[in-house]
Amino acid sequence: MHIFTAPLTQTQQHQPPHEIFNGEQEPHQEVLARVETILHQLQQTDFEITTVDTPAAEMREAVLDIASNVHSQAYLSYLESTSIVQPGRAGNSYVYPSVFNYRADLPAPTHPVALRGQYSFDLYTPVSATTFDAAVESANLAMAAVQHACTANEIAYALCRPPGHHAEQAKMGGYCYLNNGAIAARAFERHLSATQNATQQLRGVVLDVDFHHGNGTEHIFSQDENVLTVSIHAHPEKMFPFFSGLETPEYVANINYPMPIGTTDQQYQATLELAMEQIREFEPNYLVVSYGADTHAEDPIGGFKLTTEYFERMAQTINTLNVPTVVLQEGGYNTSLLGMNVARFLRGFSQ
Ligand code: SP5
Ligand code: ZN
Repeated sequence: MHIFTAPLTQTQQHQPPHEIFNGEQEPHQEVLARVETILHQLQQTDFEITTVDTPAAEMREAVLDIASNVHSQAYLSYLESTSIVQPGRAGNSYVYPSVFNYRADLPAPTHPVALRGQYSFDLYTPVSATTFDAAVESANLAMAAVQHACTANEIAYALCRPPGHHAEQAKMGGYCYLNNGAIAARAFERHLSATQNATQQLRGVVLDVDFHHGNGTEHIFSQDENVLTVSIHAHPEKMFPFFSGLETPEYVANINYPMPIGTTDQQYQATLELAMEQIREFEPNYLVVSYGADTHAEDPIGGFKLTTEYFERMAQTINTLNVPTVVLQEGGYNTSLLGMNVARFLRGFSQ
């Protein structure tokens, strides 16, 4: 297991003070302290840790190159433009949408207020002038992990922040801006196709074990038969992101396991074993694991009952494919337990 993390000065660039729920400002859950506690715990292990400090311009170019196979050009241009102009309110450098696009069939408008509503789907995911750079750094970590998994024959973990799995092809949401999991899958395709027999079609899996449905990843690959997306998550009837997460027959390689609130270790394990059986049948050449510790019993916005000890078993169950694998950090918001939960999960990959 090899850990990839960013310099703290990078992830510090993104610190939204609040999210808006029911018209109220609530403290934002996706905080810098998440990275600090994870790093602190991982430093107590014997995993090797690499701090990825790619020069900003080089990093933007490398990330946008792969991200252009995941996100629309218009979305990427918008996101990049937020780092240049930021007409926010005085005293609040984070901007939020006000009007969502209610007529996607008409030509897209250009007013800054319209753009915010065009390229987001919720009020949890504001943007400041430095959010883009933080999102690029986060995706860059996912790509560094893929490179390591392909060349060093070792599982790699990327301490991504902001997370990625809710980001759609052309919309931010759920604290996510760039879909790190989808970017990792495309990076795997690029690395492995350079080394493998060209006649053989590469296939990969993104397994999403965050508490919330990985709507962005599912949707981005919905018509790609070579990327199987599998997500185990809280039933969308009760939980964010609400509009997706059930079985979707028109998607060509997608499996969803919506689970009830209160799901226990035993229930989760039985479902994960089914999911792994389906993943083995797909015979992937690589695996991306989108990992959220918000499935833990004491997560402030979760609702499952998983234990810290179970995360190790979860990882052992996942780690049975013997293909290049990366683990990307998605959610997990209990900052007292998050580091322990991540360390425990990663330990399960190292035996
Ligand atoms: C990556 C990830 O885990 N994103 C999750 C985004 C979901 N955010 C929803 C937060 C809802 C919390 N508000 C509950 C209101 C109780 N006062
Ligand atoms: Zn989540």
